[in-house]
Amino acid sequence: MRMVFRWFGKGNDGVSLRHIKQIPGVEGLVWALHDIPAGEAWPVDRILEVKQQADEYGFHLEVVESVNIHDDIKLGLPSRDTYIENYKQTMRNLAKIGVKVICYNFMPVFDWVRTDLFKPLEDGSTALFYEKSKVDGMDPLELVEKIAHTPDFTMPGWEPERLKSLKKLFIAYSNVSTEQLWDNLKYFLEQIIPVAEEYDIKMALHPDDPPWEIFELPRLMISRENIRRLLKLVDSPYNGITLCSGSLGANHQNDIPAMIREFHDRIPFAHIRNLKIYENGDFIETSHRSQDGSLNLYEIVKAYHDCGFNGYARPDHGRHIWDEKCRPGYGLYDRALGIMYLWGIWDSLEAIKKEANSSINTKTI
Ligand code: CS2
Ligand code: MN
Repeated sequence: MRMVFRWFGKGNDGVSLRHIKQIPGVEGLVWALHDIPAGEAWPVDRILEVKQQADEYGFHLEVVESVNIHDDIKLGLPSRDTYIENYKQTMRNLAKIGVKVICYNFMPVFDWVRTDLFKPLEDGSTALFYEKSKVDGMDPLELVEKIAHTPDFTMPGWEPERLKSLKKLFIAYSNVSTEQLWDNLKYFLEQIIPVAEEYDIKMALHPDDPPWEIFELPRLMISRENIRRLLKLVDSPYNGITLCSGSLGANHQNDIPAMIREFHDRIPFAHIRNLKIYENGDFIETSHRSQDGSLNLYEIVKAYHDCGFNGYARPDHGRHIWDEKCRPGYGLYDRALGIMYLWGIWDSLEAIKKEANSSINTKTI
C-alpha cells in the first residue's frame, strides 16, 4: 500500500506541504490543476510548477485526481472529439513528470452531493452529511426553478460556474438514457485507453457518490455488476477503478471487501474511509475506526493486504476536528488520524504474515 495525500495546491489549500510531510508514511501528493476548466489541456509549465513544489518536500506526483471530463463527452455530442483530443494531450503532458494514475469520474452534472457539510457528530466534531429524503424528493426542474428564483439557494459543493449552466445541462441530459451514458463512456475509453497504455498511465474511474440515481440523472458506477461491466468495456489493465469505500459503501448492499477481492488487479487507487448509514438511508462520514461507522475497515484493509495490494491509497475524507478551519472533508488532522489507523491495521497484518512465514521456515529446517 503506497500512501498518498490529497492536496489542492498552493494558495488553494490551507494544509501545507510541510505539515503533510509530518504524517508518517505519506510518499506522494494527489493533485490537480483545479483552475483549468474541464475539457482544456493542462499546460506543461503549470504541471512543472507543481512538480517543483512537490520536489522540495520529496513527494511524488504520480496520482492525479481528477482530470475532469467535459459534459459534451458524457452527453455524446459531436464536439466531444475535440475535448477527447485535449484529454489525450493532458495525458501526454502528465506522462512527462511520471504520472501513473489518473482518477476521474463519469457523473452527469454533479460530482459528489451532500446536504450538509458541517453536521455535528456526537463527539462534537462535524462532518459531511447526506439527508436522503431531501434529495430524493427533489424534481430536477423544480430544483432548477428554485435556483433561478432564490439567488442564494445552493447545495453544498456546487460551484457557481456549474449552477449558471445547470438548466441547460439538465435539459441536455434529459435525452440521455443510462444505456446511452454507457455508450458514451465506451466511446471515451476506446480512444483514451490506447494512449494510457502507450504512456503507462492507469485510468481509475471513481464511483458515483452517492451510489444511486439523483435528480433523475443516470448513474453508472454504483454497484459491483456495473464495475464488472466497465472493466469489460475495454478489457485492459489500464482501464481500472478508484475503489472508494465511502462512496460505494453508502449502499450497504455493496460488499466492499468482496469487491476488492474480485477487482484488486484493476484497482490502481484506493480511497479508504468510513461512514455511518442510518435506517432511513441518510449517512454521515465518521472517523476511520470500524467501531465508529458502518464499514468494517479492518476487513477492507485485510482484503487489500490478502491480495498483495501495491497500489496507491489515500484516506479520502475526514471529519473536522480540533476546531480546524478547512475545506469540507479535507482537513489535516482527521485525515492524518485516518492514515495512522490504516497503517496500524496494515503493519499488524504484515507482522502476522512475517511471523507465519518464519514459523514455516523453522519447521522446514
Ligand atoms: C472525492 C471526489 O472529494 C471527493 O468527494 O472523492 O470528488 C472525487 O475526487 C471525484 O469524484 C473523482 O473524480
Ligand atoms: Mn472517494
